[in-house]
Amino acid sequence: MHIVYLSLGTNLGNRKAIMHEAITRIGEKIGTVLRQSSFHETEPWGFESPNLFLNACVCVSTSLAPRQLLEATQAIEIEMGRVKKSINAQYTDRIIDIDILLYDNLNINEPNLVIPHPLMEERDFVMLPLKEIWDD
Ligand code: PH2
Ligand code: MG
Ligand code: MG
Repeated sequence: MHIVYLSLGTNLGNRKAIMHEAITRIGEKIGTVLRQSSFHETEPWGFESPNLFLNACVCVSTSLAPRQLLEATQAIEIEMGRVKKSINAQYTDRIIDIDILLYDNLNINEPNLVIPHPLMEERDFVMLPLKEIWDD
């Protein structure tokens, strides 16, 4: 089994219900959710929008390999109604975003799959919830 940390964000719709729904689906598709942070209400970072985010992090035990994990997170995003963005898209409002932060102690640098998440340390909306659940 592998230990992974995921970041979740939503700034559209019933954000609290969407977060709970995403965590349930992570439990069904990815593995056992060992820990989850509280939900943090945050200002949009890197783009302008009147819609505040809810952000959270979860720690999951999974048998999925990194690329299978990426496919599973993307499948959940699509099932929950996220519209696929074009390649040059800037950040936009979204129903749900699930990003891989950490996968065991692995470093991966492949197209579409960079772990640890390269921007995580710059983002309070990631680091504050992560610190609630992080076993470093
Ligand atoms: N995600 C982004 C860009 N900006 N801002 C907040 N507050 N929360 C996010 O989850 C977020 C963001 C890119 O995925
Ligand atoms: Mg993101
Ligand atoms: Mg994402």
